[in-house]
Amino acid sequence: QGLRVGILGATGAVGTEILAILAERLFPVAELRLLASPRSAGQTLSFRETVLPVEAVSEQTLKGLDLILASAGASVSRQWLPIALKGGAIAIDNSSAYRMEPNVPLVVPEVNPDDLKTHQGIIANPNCTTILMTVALWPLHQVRPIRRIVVATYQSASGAGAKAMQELKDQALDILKGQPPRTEVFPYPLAFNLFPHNSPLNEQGYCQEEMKMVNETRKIFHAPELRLTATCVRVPVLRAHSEALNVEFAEPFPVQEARDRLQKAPGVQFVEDWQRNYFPMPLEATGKDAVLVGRLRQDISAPNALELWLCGDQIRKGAALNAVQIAESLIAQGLL
Ligand code: A2P
Ligand code: 11C
Repeated sequence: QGLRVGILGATGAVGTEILAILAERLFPVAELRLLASPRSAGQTLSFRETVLPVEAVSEQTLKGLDLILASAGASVSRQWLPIALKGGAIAIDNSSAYRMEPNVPLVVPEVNPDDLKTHQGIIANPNCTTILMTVALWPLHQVRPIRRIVVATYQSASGAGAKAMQELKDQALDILKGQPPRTEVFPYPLAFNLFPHNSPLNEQGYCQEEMKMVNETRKIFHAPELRLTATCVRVPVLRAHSEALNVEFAEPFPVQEARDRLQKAPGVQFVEDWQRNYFPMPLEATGKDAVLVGRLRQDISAPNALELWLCGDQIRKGAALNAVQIAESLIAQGLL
């Protein structure tokens, strides 16, 4: 008993993590199909005690699935998810392809699980920076509405995929050996460096990643008027993103009350030791399910604003775990 599940992009950074999380959380899998590009056909991956073949995605390999978890990029999702739906599957898509379509729920299970009720076959998993931020801010927004968010991100190499993570390691070695760092995935060297996020810029000077944070947060919070401005930066960290948040509310939010809310919030681990100057760090967030939040303080420049800092594993809660939690919520709500 269980579901026939496919992973599209099974060989990638997020796909392999989905595989591990399905096993770890004892997700009810009756059959598992590992799909990727024809380049990977013939490779094998392990699920629980079984070794499974990786197959090239095709109409044939997409037929008869109950659920497909896609993480192979937006163009691959656009090409193949409609075919998977015709073959009978419900799709949870980690790419940006369908996120802003009005009939596609964009879901963080700690925030808006009820949005799943209206799904029409495709459910979108938000961008990693959006997921981490909304998990931390929703418990505050629920008691005192947020008026404006100013966020700066410190994003790891993993957001650009498995090849980018390898590139960061190779560059570090190159530099330590006194050689010029190789760049293939990233436009500039990332090791011992950082640069504004490498996504296309709009006419207002915002990159795509920054606009994803704006538009996706408004959709998830059902707050089309929410004001949000972001600066997204790629930093030489392997797989956890960090964010510095300035959050302005409609009224003052006492720090102790906000701390209490965050300490009880689902999906949040509150990490603060002011004596030791110990707060969330990407290395400590790595491999964890929870978003680490801390360094909560009153903004000394604005009476209605708080400052806080968070770190979260980009591949887990930022992508694979959130997608699996969406599937679990669909099952719990009798929607799958
Ligand atoms: P492959 O390994 O065969 O290229 P990452 O985000 O870590 O870069 O991983 C991207 C994932 O998307 C990989 O599993 C990759 O498979 C898959 N992928 C990329 N292009 C295609 C494609 N055209 N069709 C199917 N899967 C693809
Ligand atoms: C990054 N957040 O860290 C991006 C990667 O829309 O899912 C994921 C892009 C997306 O570069």
